[in-house]
Amino acid sequence: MRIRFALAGLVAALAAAGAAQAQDFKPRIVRFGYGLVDNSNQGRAVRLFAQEVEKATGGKMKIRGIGNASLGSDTQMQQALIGGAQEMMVGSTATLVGIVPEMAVWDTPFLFNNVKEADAVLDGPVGEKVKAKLEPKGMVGLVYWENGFRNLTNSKRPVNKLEDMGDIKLRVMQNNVFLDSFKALGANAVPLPFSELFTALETRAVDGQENPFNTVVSSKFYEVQKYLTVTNHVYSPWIVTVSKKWWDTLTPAEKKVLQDAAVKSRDFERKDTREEATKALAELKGKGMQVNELPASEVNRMREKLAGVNVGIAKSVGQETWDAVNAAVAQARGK
Ligand code: TK8
Repeated sequence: MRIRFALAGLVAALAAAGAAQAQDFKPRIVRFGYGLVDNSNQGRAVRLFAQEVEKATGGKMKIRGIGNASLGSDTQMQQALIGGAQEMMVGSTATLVGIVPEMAVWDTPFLFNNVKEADAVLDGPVGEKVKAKLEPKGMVGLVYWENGFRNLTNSKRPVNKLEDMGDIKLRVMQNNVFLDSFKALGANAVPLPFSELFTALETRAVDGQENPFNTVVSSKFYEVQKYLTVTNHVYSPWIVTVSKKWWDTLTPAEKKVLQDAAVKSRDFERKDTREEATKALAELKGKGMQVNELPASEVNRMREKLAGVNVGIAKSVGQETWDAVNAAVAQARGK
């Protein structure tokens, strides 16, 4: 008899917990857009995120990852998030600069020397502060993912010195820091959305581009680019964002699920990206790319030529953000 009562109590308690869950999690379908192909570090991390969210909501919230820029370029998706027509996306912080000028601080050439510094600064107080600037503009930033250190590819010639870039038509992201940086280096810089890049390279509308090794592999740029120059000229973060309009309709429990899954996806994505990056160079050589390192003396010249760009970045992000980021880098470097 006692056992029966105890069991009945347990069943009632479980039912209550179930009821609370049903209330907390409404059936929802979330469109999570991204620019790269499904078989990329971006795609893999979106899938991990989807699994985590579905697990935590008992399948109530379904994340539909949509890659290949099928929902639009980074800037188009940002507008869809602001308008509430799309729930989530991941893309470059660089393409957000038109909406949140402070994001340009992450485009500072040679800001980070290694990924440890990047993680510490992006996940630290100043990274949070810059991320928070998205909210009044209609987006909620969840976490930074790693795109990676950017390197130069082109179809014209090996770049051994800055002058070799002279007549290279180089695609850059739609962002003034990148445009000014590559103009300062003497290249013929052309801003283009990533979604148009492969075709532009294939048709020789542009001769080159710059992106981390992983992307050169996943987007098959090796099919249309012969030369790769290791420059590591800037570390590029990605950022996972949510439509603020949609976010405001979620229960606290749903918000927590998304936040927790985002952190898990970040840790997974960074690890995956780093593992892939260590193998990518050999793979690209195997695919026939001719790889060279930009000599240290030329990297120094690059830094000198880009010093003027830094002054412009400090101006557009505001001295306070500029100083805070540089202080955070110095602190991370000291550790
Ligand atoms: C993908 C882009 C890409 C970026 C670029 O949507 O545009 O070159 O590096 O990763 O965000």
